[in-house]
Amino acid sequence: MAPALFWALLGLLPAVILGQTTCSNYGSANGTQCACPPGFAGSTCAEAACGGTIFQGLSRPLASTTNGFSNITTCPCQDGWGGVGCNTCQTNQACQSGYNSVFGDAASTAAATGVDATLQCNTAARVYASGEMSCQVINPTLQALYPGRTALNILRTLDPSLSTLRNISDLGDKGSIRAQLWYNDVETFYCQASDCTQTEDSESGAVSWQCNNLSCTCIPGSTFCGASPVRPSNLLSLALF
Ligand SMILES: *[C@@H]1O[C@H](CO)[C@@H](O)[C@H](O)[C@H]1NC(C)=O
Ligand SMILES: *[C@@H]1O[C@H](CO)[C@@H](O)[C@H](O)[C@H]1NC(C)=O
Ligand SMILES: *[C@@H]1O[C@H](CO)[C@@H](O)[C@H](O)[C@H]1NC(C)=O
Ligand SMILES: CC(=O)N[C@H]1CO[C@H](CO)[C@@H](O)[C@@H]1O
Repeated sequence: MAPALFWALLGLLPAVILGQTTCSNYGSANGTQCACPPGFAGSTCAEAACGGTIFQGLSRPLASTTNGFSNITTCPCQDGWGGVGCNTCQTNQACQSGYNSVFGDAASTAAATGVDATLQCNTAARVYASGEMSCQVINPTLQALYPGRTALNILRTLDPSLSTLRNISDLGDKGSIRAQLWYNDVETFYCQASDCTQTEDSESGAVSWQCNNLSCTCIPGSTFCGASPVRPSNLLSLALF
């Protein structure tokens, strides 16, 4: 047997033995498919969504790949959506029209039942059901080693059963956080924390989250996970920092 074929077959073995799909980004099995966190789709949640809205779930368009990785550089956000991967709403109108385009006019159906189904984009720090954030990571030590764009997406979930996304995406457990780190528009690792509590300072409105049990998964071959070797002198300055 040709060595290459041998190794290829060996690589298939774990999948055959398990006989199930392993979902990336801490997505979970949903029948024979994966339920993915917002912003991810594809058969194993390893592919980044490209544009669209969070209400489209697994039906969102997918980013194209560079060097085998989903790269969202050329993914424009729809009006009213922003952040890395376009998962954060910026206007009430964006939430409502995104929802309506998937589920029909919620307001008129709800009017008949006397329920107010008006969606609002929550831009406050406090999470009610589940909320997405996106920020640039600006740190001199990091920039010295990796001068490109580093960004972090954070999903905080207090009670997934209260979210309009509950049957669309896997939001994680009650009181959990999921986060992904992106470098130059390619995901490089993802983390989750559980056992979280949210506290709000009633006077300042500041919100803090306290969690236990942080775990992270590095995406093999991505920038921070084996792709570009870091020079020993740089490593030393990182250790001293
Ligand atoms: C799970 O699968 C069902 C049936 O295909 C689908 O309707 C539902 O949206 C999925 N849930 C999630 C969270 O992906
Ligand atoms: C993503 O694509 C852009 C445009 O092609 C490229 O400049 C960038 O380096 C890519 N990101 C990575 C991590 O390869
Ligand atoms: C921490 O995570 C592990 C693995 O996911 C889980 O088995 C354990 O129950 C968690 N512990 C707490 C305190 O949440
Ligand atoms: C149709 C459907 O899948 N409904 C589910 C939506 O999510 C709630 C709460 O997680 C479930 O109880 C429903 O069965």
